[in-house]
Amino acid sequence: MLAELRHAFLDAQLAGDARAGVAVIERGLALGYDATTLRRELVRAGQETIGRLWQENRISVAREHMGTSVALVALAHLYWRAPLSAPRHRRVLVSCVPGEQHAFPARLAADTLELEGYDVKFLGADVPRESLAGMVHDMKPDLVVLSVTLAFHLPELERTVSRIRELVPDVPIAIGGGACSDWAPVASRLGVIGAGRSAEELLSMAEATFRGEQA
Ligand code: B12
Repeated sequence: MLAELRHAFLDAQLAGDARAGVAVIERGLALGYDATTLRRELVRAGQETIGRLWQENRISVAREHMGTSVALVALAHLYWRAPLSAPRHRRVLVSCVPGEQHAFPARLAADTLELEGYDVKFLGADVPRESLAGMVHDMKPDLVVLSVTLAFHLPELERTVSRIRELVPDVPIAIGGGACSDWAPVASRLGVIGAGRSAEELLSMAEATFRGEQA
């Protein structure tokens, strides 16, 4: 059944039909799938397929944009339809690094944390370094999550981590996204609490960071 829903969601993306995409999400919920499963198995999977079709030149960049916009509407719909876990009283600031336009993966990661009860503040794409570091300084989040999709932005990730540390030396920072197949060397060089490629890994990092602490 999930496979059938996945196909229907992808068809909606390829047709640019956001209402049909939302209807597929509603069908999934009615069938008893939870929001986390639908986000991962329909929206994330659909977006991955759209990306691959674009990479393989089987769809145009215009159709990729159209499909991405359907995925964004579906994510927003799931955001409202999903029950929230009990609040953890931990604030997490999620942002793309300067120059990084791929906000969709960061939004997926942010929503995963929010559904699990974290108080998430999402800054989105391409946030200027000084402004981002200034927000960390002013807001004093319990965790900063920096999202990077293009390897090209890794030097800027490094500069951003340094600048945040100058202003707020002890704030835990997690880094991740599609920019690296193996994040481990980058994570150990930057001395961050963790790094990875998936929202599930991010959730484990957050849980490990706060485990044992009183909220
Ligand atoms: C949609 C898209 C865009 C959209 C983004 C819109 C948006 N609002 O995000 C737009 C049109 C802006 C765009 C622009 C570009 N893009 Co683009 N884009 C994509 C596409 C099709 C999908 C990206 C996506 O959403 N993937 C799906 C998500 C769900 O993937 P995911 O990484 O698994 O998501 C998880 C992780 O990222 C993780 N995560 C996120 N943040 C964090 C943080 C932490 C700490 C952790 C642990 C985890 C984590 O959580 C997510 C959920 O599990 C991909 C193709 C693809 N196959 O991915 C290309 C792709 C990423 N883009 C690419 C390119 C080249 C570009 C451009 C340079 C194109 C151009 N010539 O202008 C520009 C660069 C813009 C910039 N400066 O950043 C290339 C990158 C190649 C490379 N390997 O470097 C790709 C792979 C396509 C390709 N092969 O050509 N793109």
